[in-house]
Amino acid sequence: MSCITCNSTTTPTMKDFQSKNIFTWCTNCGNYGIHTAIRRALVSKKISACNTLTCFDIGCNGNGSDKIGGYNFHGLHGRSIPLAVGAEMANRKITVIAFGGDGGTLGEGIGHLVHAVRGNYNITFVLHNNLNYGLTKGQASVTTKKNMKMNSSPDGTNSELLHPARFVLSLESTFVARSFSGDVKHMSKVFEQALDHKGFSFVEILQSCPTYNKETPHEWYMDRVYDVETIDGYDNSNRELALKTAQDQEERIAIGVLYQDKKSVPQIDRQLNRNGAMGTKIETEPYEETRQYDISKLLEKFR
Ligand SMILES: Cc1ncc(C[n+]2csc(CCOP(=O)(O)OP(=O)(O)O)c2C)c(N)n1
Repeated sequence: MSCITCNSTTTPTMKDFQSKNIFTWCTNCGNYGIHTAIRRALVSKKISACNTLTCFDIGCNGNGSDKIGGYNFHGLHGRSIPLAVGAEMANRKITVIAFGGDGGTLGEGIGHLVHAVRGNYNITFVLHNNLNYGLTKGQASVTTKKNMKMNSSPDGTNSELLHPARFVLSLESTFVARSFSGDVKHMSKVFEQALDHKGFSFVEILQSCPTYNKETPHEWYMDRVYDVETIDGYDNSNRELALKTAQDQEERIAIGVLYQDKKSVPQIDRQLNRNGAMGTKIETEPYEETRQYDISKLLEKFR
């Protein structure tokens, strides 16, 4: 597809998604792999940087906002999803990807996740699940394992963890996948499928955090993960099966596309009054959805 802003039809390359900014993540941080994989997936799907918006919140993962080409929005902690949803509704010609940590997404911003899944907004969401609040130096998050010793809970956490994949599967989601940050090839493949999906694509990345989570480094995941594609007859249109398969996060951890509703109807197509609308700018007549209004009189009231 040609670029919507400059009409360029050149094939996107990895370089288009690179940035001159210096990476500040720790050595061996899973974020490096995740960023490489998302770039690869975009290039492989021939999505240009000028047709891509990435939305971030505060966190180690959020510090990726100026490390990737294309348009970026770096918002408040736990709020990357509403930013992405708003942008996607306003301009559905662009590919919108949101990123968030387990802390921001399943703690502070969990309501946004729930409603974006329910509404099936057409974005890809990448959960960086490193089992802790990384940027603020290793506090327990909702995905930290019970009894795990963290900087804010030196005797171990005392709460049951929230299971991200099962939680999202329980919300009538239309796409739920899992991968792990040590396998760029696998992540890229999953991201490609997520980008193709029409609706809310939830991708959980089991992410290593070499500084604050010593319990589950890449090697730990490597010994345990297996792709659902290797399960004979695995039917990823079966939600109950996906819930069951996703359950184990300790011994044998299923990755890949756990669940997909191939008949998924994204939010915009559920809004019958807007069917056929392009939702870009005022010059998109006859599909115009937005108009310029003179609001100077309204503004006067606040002076
Ligand atoms: C509303 C709000 N709550 C808390 C904070 C403080 N804060 C900033 S980053 C962060 C931890 C981020 O953890 P996570 O979302 O898991 O991302 P990670 O750093 O692990 O990638 C916290 C608690 C904040 N900035 N805003």
